[in-house]
Amino acid sequence: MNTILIDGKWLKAASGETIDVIDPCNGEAYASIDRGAAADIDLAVNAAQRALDGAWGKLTATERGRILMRFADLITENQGELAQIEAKDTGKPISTARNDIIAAARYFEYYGAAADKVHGQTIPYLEGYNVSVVRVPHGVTAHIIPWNYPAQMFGRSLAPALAMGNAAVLKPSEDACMSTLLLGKLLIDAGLPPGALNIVTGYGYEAGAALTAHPGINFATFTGSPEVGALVQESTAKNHVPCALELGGKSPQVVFNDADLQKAAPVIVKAIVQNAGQTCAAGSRVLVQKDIFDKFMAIVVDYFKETVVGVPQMDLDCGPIINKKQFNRVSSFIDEVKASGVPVLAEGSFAAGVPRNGYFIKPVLFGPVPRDNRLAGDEVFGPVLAAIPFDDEEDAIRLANATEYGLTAAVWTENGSRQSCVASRILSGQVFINCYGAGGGVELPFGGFKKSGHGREKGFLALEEMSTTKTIVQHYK
Ligand code: TXE
Repeated sequence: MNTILIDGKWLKAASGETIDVIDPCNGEAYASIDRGAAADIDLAVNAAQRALDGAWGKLTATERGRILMRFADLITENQGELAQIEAKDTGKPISTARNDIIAAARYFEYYGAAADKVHGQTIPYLEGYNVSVVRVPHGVTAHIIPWNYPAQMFGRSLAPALAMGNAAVLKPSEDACMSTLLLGKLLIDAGLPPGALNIVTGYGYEAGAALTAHPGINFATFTGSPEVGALVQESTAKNHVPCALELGGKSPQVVFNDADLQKAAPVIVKAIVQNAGQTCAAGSRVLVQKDIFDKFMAIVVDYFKETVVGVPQMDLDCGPIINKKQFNRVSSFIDEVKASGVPVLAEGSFAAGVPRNGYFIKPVLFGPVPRDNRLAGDEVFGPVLAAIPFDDEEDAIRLANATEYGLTAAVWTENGSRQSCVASRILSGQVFINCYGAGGGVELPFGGFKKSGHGREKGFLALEEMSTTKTIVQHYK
């Protein structure tokens, strides 16, 4: 099966080389993808530009929206197959994969319906002049997405871009891109003109780097590590191309002594265990007021101990880590924290029959974690929760803001003024109060402060991100 989509046709890489696709549940190759690189990226960017100059660029916003909504229906009709593919590729529980596919469809439904509802402005100006400010697409947009939520990221990144009339080149992750391929096919079936979406599979350092450095792109959006985010920003800056970056977090769950502890505990455990902690908005720190630390952690421990890890079809709390590199990274992080003497409060377990050669890791709850321990500030990107006590409101805010990240946060308290005060002072792109959504639904703008990145996805703000403005000044007398 060819995996590179350019100008509506599925091609092999120009080099003819391929990359093995590994099942994270057993470490074995079960498929292969084409190893696209600079030559394929060049073809893809040129095809996108032709689409803008041709059929795609001539569609009205309403027509673009209809294609996206038809695509949402096709995703829904094929959700069973897509969920199986997603679960196999990432190792996540099958019901989580199903939810991810429903979320992917929702992105296209939402932005398809929004496509013709983006209005411009008129500006009062000098006598005899009409001034309008219209929203126009950037042009060719580059999309680099990761492996943790491949189908959802496909929707999050592409749906607003296509709704605004950009033509896209997508570089999915070499670690999980099988659902992307079926989604690409279904989008063409929905009537997307050739070249409006091009997909180049391949390694980040080859295809990804070639895409962000290509002089033919007009905007880039990237979700992944802070290190690669910096490379993306550097290479787009060389061509003065704007970019949006979503780079992860160390999101705090702040629990005050007046919180509904029974309500908070299961939400907090799910926020770190789901997707095996491989979520940019995972709630990876639980900050607990000192006088209830032991009482609250006892409830959290009970839920945490019940978490079970297994293969997708067992449909348990989480599956394996995505690949060997990440498995080694997360395992050695855990070993290092244990060796530093931080107490383990609880661990999850493996289901019977979990393959020994898979990349499975038991969820771990550490606490109390000293504030100068690496676990208090660094992203693990695995099922590892750090519990840290705080004194009072001021201390809680200081601690919540004491990392390089600022993506999401939660505040658990029944005190209304404290809810507002803490929410306003936490440096974070989203703050949840007495709930946690790990990014929330498509309607909610999402994106980071500080090292979590810049630019906003989701909600109507994504339509602004995926477009620019043109001011038109007409002299009529
Ligand atoms: O990420 P990479 P990795 C974080 C998380 C994780 C760490 C490493 O902390 O532990 O990153 O994961 C493409 N030019 N997140 O190594 O390498 C790559 O092909 C252009 C957070 O998997 O950043 C893939 O498509 N592109 C995160 C994407 O970048 C390049 C999700 C992400 O890969 C490239 C994943 C280059 N030079 C990891 N090098 C989140 N925020 O949700 C790689 N890529």
